[in-house]
Amino acid sequence: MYTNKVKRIVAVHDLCGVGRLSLNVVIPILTTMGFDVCPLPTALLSNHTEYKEFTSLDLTDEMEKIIFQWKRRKEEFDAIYTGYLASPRQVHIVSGLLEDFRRPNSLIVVDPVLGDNGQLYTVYNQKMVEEMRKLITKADVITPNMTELSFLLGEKLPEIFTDEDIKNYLHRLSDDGPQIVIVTSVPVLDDNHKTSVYAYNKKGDRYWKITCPYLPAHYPGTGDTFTSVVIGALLQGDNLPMALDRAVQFILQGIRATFGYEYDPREGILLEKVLRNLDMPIQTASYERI
Ligand code: PXL
Repeated sequence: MYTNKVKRIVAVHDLCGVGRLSLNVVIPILTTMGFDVCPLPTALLSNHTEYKEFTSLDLTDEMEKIIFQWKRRKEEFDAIYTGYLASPRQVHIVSGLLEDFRRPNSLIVVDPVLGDNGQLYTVYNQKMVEEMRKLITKADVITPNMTELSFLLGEKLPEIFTDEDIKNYLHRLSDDGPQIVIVTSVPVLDDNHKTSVYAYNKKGDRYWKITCPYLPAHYPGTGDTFTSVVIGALLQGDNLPMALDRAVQFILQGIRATFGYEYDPREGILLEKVLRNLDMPIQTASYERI
């Protein structure tokens, strides 16, 4: 029977008072792209963990109750998207959520939030890395940055690497389970004004690369923004390289809309200024097959 209901996405992320990241960006982006976002909050923070001081209320116990209630109500979801998890125990709980709510055509996306700029976030330790390694085996799509890629592989990456090296890393992670592995914030070695995203799709055995200008500023939350747009685009029916192109271009628009201001970059990109661009069709695509 024909049904045209709106697709539902569970968003397993924290809620931060200050900072455009996690649920503060996931909900507006995926709502704008036409989906019903169902938050499963992992923690409630005053501000994100890249600030020196912050408060954090761990919502692990509440998560168990919410999941129990959803099971009782026989809720169904088209996608599950997980990001910042507050503890190794939460990773276990989320792993159960993925098993219980996966359906034949659902999309499971794990953003293995662990760290950035070569370091684990201060709230995490090696135990969290080990749990995250297990969680990614249950995903269809994973979106580590370079730092997270290194921790998931369990090795320090060389300073100089080729496309072949990156392809090899992506392939190794996909061997563990996920059909699609996307790595963000890959430096372009001979040009520090550029940065790349690489992706591997096991189905079809193809690798993709998108390179875009790099502006010298670090905005927390760009990973959450990037992955949200990729998910929205895939659920709208875009192919993988087009979904990546949309996400890369959106991030670039967001950074450009922000960079010119005198502004504390820790608050993240000015999402409000670019959110409506998500309604527009993409004008140019710059992906390459490698
Ligand atoms: O964007 C990842 C993220 C999500 N949530 C919290 C964070 C971070 C990264 O610093 O601190 C609370």
